[in-house]
Amino acid sequence: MVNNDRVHYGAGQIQVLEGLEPVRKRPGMYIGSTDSRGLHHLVKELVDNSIDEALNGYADTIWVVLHKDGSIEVGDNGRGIPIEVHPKTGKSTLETVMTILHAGGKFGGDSGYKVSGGLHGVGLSVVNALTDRFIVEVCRDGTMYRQEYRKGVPITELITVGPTDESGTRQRFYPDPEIFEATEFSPELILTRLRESAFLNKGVKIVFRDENTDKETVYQYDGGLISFVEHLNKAKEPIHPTIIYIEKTQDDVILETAIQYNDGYSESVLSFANNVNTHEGGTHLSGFRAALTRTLNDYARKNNMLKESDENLTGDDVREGCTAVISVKLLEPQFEGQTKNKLGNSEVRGIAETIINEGLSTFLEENPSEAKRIIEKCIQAARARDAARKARELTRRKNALEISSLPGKLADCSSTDPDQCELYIVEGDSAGGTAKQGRDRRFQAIMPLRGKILNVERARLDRSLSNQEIRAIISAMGTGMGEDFDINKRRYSRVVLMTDADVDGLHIRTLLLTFFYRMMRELLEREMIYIAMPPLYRIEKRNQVHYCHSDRELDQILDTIGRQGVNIQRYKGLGEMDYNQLWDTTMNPETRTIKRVTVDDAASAEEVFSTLMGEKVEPRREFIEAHAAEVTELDI
Ligand code: 0RA
Repeated sequence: MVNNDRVHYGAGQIQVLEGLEPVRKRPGMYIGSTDSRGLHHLVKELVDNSIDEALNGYADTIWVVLHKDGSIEVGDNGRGIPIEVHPKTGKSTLETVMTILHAGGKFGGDSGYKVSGGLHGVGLSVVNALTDRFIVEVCRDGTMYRQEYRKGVPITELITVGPTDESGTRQRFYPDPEIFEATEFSPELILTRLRESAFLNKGVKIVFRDENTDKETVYQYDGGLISFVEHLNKAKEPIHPTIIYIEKTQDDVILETAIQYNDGYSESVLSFANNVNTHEGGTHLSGFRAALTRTLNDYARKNNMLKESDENLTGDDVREGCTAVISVKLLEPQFEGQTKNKLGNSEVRGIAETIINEGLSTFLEENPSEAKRIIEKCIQAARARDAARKARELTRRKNALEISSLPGKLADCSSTDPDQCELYIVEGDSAGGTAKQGRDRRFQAIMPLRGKILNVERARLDRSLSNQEIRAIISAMGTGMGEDFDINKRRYSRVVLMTDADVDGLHIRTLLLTFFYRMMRELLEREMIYIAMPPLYRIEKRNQVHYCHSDRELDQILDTIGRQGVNIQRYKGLGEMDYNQLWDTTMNPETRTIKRVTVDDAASAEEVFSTLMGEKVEPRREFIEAHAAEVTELDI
């Protein structure tokens, strides 16, 4: 891998080091965190730069390669980052943007980074500062150039490699293990992000190659957001054929949205600002919602589908079964909220509302039979909501009686400070029993789940609330759910999902994630949900014990410690561990490998879920084929 030659620092290089020092000292300030999410920000930053080059019309292909040595490469066939001497620094423009904070926006002027994400658009120098090694190659004007950096400091001049007939930029880097908690890239996460970028930037071809598996994936969607909605509804049953599409620019805000209703009960509306997924919504989303409610009500009244005595359709009514993507691009986005994923620009609300009001009413006027199906669906939702409200009032009254009594199977912890407390939701009574023996009862509560919880995706609220397991989780959490959810009432600040490492376990975990995603999303937004990662193998040699999570890891350990005199135990489920083993591997805060869940994870869990559990056969077959490798590893 990388050799450890001492880097010789000259005066100029010491300057660079000082310039980027704040980034290495406080990486979180620049990329949010130094966990896997922060690590993947580095990739996104480079990909976004290349996408800007494509949006400006100079590149049509972007590629990302995961190399066997752990490095990652991002390239494009654009103009190539300029290498001419920069008047302010006396160095090449390339070296300038690689080594000076915030230099990105300054050198491009109007030709450059027009709509880069204000949140992540931290610039190349930040990425460079956080890498152990960064190699950049530029092809421009018939010549290939190359320069290499260590921890942000150039260790070569800008070298002229030789003539080329290509044009573009190629960047390859090794994340710095001194900065990141883990430096391994996740192909799944990268693929999800790249696909999202391809949907949001229609026509751009994005190629991903994983050299560990030799698999290549190409994303290119000429339909843009229309393709995105088609994809989101892939495993669902649309109730009208045409995907509604609206695109307009007003006051320097470019707005695009695509909408299609399906026969399900949940809402899947994704929002983006400058290609950043605004998980927490914001002004563009509230404009969208206001327009949807207003336009559908107006149309329903005008066409006598709602009578004078009928109440208006509510926001919930018009969002049931609604799949949509809304994307805005604007000059100076303000990101707010818990995870800085909420668009704050107040002017965008009115702009979005006006554009969508107009576009949607035009669609309804021009497509009366589709309009009729959509309105009928909303009216049905209104009726069901009425019934559900009654059912919920009943449940609430019941809850009021039960409020002092926590669910019987909850083994609560003794601390009452929510920030100290964690709730383990455990698959099965037997594993639940082991966890109770193993836990630290001061701050760890255990709740065993018997069998599967109800799929909230396929049931309306009233049925969900009558499900025992769901009610138990809600009362244990103390927060209420849905519109009644109140984070301040939480009894725990960490919820750990602990299921077996087999298909059933995966299924239960997915059901639970879907439940939290639908009913207590703020817990996910605040990243309070975790997945326990119980090991698959226990390896004992002499008095040394190792645990591992996959066959690959098992091989690696055996290669290291040798195969002789080794005792290997394969856990079929959590129930096979004794309480000491469960504590050591999964529950002890000092040693456990639990993984924090993000809204992204939950959304893709939901996707996996609707694909695997939905009514359509074809997407399910495709999914299983595409994931055959993982599925066998899960040991069906
Ligand atoms: C600004 C100006 C020019 C190129 C770029 C930005 C550029 C940046 C990146 C980052 C990744 N790939 C890129 N490709 C291009 C060129 C200006 C000129 O040629 O006159």
